[in-house]
Amino acid sequence: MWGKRDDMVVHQVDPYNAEPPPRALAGEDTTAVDTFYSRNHGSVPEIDPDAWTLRVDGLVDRPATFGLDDLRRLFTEHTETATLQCAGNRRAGLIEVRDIPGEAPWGPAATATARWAGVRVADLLRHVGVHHDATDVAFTGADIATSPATGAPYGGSIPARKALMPEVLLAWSMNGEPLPAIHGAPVRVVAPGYIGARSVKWLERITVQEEPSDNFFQASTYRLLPPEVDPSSTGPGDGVALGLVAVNSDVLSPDDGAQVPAGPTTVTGYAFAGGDRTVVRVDVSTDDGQTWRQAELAAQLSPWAWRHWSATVEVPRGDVTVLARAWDSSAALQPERPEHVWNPKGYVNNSWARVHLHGV
Ligand code: MTE
Ligand code: MO
Repeated sequence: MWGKRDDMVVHQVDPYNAEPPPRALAGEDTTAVDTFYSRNHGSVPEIDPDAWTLRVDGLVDRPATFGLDDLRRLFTEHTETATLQCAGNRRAGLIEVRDIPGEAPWGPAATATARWAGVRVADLLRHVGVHHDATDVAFTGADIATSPATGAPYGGSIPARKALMPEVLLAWSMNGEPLPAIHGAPVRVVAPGYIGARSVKWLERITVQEEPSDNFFQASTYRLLPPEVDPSSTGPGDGVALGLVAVNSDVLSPDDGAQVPAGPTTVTGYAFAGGDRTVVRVDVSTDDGQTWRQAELAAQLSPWAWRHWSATVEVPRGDVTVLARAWDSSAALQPERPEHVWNPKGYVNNSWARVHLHGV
């Protein structure tokens, strides 16, 4: 379905929501398009690329409408390797603590990395002239949300100062291929360092404004609520809007619960810092966190990408738990347990990675 590999873990068929098995991400700096997770709140809209237009308005000197040809003619193409991470990544670990009704049990693969190419949002904004009082840049897609059914297009915003940074793209290509329909063709936003929700697909409108977007997916959801709150009783503006991704990591191989030969076993995973931070260290432990060893980190592909890591651990006969935890360049460390980060909508589970192995 949607050109994805056959072994995707499908959380929902329409809207299509799916992630690959964790081992499919292991060791690959960039993720194949057929393996890249897909997160949708409505059906994929049908868009004729020749008829497609992007409206840019709000607090700008010269509101304008662009077609694809205009974007290609007026602006230079740039490529950026960037990781997207859904705020619901690793929610399954929170659901084990306490049920989260109505939210899918995403595993650790609602994150992936691609080489995105397109034009800089900053170049477009400079072309139309942004007013000095602008604080936020709102994006609106062509899809109508059905899950939940807001009856309105999907949207969200990022701070204007972020939108003016060179890494924020309007992407039309992914790993050198034309952007597939399921990932937002003809043009999507890629806002590196921010939760995936802000990288709006099927982009149709950019509005420069003096407040964050009032779209449901910015104002009412993708917000961090205190644990005691009933999310059905909340309204726009409650809780904290999620933006910058927090440092996170997980194990990608071996599979959780795998049987492995007793002796040395190589454990691999990813770590992602978010914001404009980078991953500086990953530690692993096989004695419940009493002692830690440093994992080997793969090269930093780009300031906006995850880093894969690997460590060889000694697996005894019988059960062992492997823990992993990442540190970022602000010296922030992942919190220990999912209990410590549990929240009513099940976002940002960045607790230590934990896999159980059985040595035979
Ligand atoms: N953009 C639109 N128009 N509609 C959506 O439902 N989902 C968002 C974001 N952009 C979404 C969207 C969320 S929550 C995430 S995590 C990313 O897209 C996922 O991008 P992907 O499906 O390309 O992996
Ligand atoms: Mo997401």
